[in-house]
Amino acid sequence: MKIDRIELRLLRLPLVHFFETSFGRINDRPFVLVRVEGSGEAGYAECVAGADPYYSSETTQTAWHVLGDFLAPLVLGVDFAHPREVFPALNPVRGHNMAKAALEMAAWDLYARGAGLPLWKVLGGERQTIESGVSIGIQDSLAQLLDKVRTELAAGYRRIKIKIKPGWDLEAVKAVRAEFGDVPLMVDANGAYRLEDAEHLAGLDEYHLMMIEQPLDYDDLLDHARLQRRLRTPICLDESIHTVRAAAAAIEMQACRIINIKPGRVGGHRESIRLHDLCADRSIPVWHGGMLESGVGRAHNIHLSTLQNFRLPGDIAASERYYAPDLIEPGIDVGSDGCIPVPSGPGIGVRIVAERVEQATERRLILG
Ligand code: OSB
Ligand code: MG
Repeated sequence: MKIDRIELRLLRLPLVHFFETSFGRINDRPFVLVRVEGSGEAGYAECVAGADPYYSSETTQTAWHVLGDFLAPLVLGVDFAHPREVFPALNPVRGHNMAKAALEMAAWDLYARGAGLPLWKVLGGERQTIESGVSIGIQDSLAQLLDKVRTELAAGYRRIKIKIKPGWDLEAVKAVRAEFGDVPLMVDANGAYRLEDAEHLAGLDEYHLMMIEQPLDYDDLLDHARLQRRLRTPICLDESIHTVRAAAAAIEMQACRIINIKPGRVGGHRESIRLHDLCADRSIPVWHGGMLESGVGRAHNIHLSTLQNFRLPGDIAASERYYAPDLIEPGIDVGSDGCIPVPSGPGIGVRIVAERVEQATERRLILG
């Protein structure tokens, strides 16, 4: 597989509903769409870096710079026997996992299309449908939160995650439990707490949550280990796990009992598979996170979620919750059983609507 041309596009799509986390509210989402070409085929992926360096230090602008000036030259014209060779080729660049992942994942799509295989087969997946959960942002009122939860449960989603922050935590969880009983429920703090909040967070224990995601700082492991010793609720790490090595350390020091895998955070499919395998080996369940992807990234996430140790519903919901219209047609749908069928065509197996991509494009760059 040789990549002889790379196209970068900076797109912006309006969100169907605003999305609010502990670091703020967004109404639309810019992202970089990567198209790689070689041997008469094209592969696609999107970069999950956002407008602001709040979830991670990367932004769409840093990704654009690093992709164009440093990563593209490392792969253009190189003959790769398999897309698992792409991430190691990017090794001279430190960090910038989201930029790396976009390029690497587009290469997997290209390879799978060339082989005439659905991506999940190339990745080593095993299932035909994946379980879907939703991530519900911070709302303006508890009444609005309950409305949202009601809608998502009625749609069939298999797990509800609510975003929390100091001032929007115990009351929100209590209200959801009071209204909906024993539904599969978890919370995500995106690093909004400190170890000094341990006693306050232990107040969540009585609500029997599936887990609390990333309660402490984005790069912390040690305080999470200290916090986990004081909580019955399992800690799941998101932001803190940016390499397989960080995951090995986190597991060894018992900083978490569950890990969320986002390929953008760890550098793509190859590193996600390594992380998945490590967790399987250490009996740590994993689930697939979400980054408000368009249908392109969403399709990649679905294929990756077919690996055997993705044992909990992921943050991979229907396209219509995010963008209307999406970049793909048809969009990703969730059945009334809360599951998403895995696309069966070659590569990511979704049809990208060229006019929609064109319409949403703010900048374009061709390399090679
Ligand atoms: O922490 O999981 C997160 C979205 C953007 C950045 C970080 C996160 C999220 C989500 C949304 O929770 C998941 C989704 O529905 O795509
Ligand atoms: Mg998270």
